[in-house]
Amino acid sequence: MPVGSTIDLLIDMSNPGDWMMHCHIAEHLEAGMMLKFSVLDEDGKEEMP
Ligand SMILES: [Cu+2]
Repeated sequence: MPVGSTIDLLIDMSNPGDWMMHCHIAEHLEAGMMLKFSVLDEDGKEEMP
């Protein structure tokens, strides 16, 4: 994948909650390749821990 390019991901987000996505290359992870996303429940509400 060329540097600076983007891709679209098609993911079945059927498990509500907060999830982390990150790169498995340690240097990239340290450089910030990590994000959190939330999957809402069927009512559109965030799951409470
Ligand atoms: Cu990486």
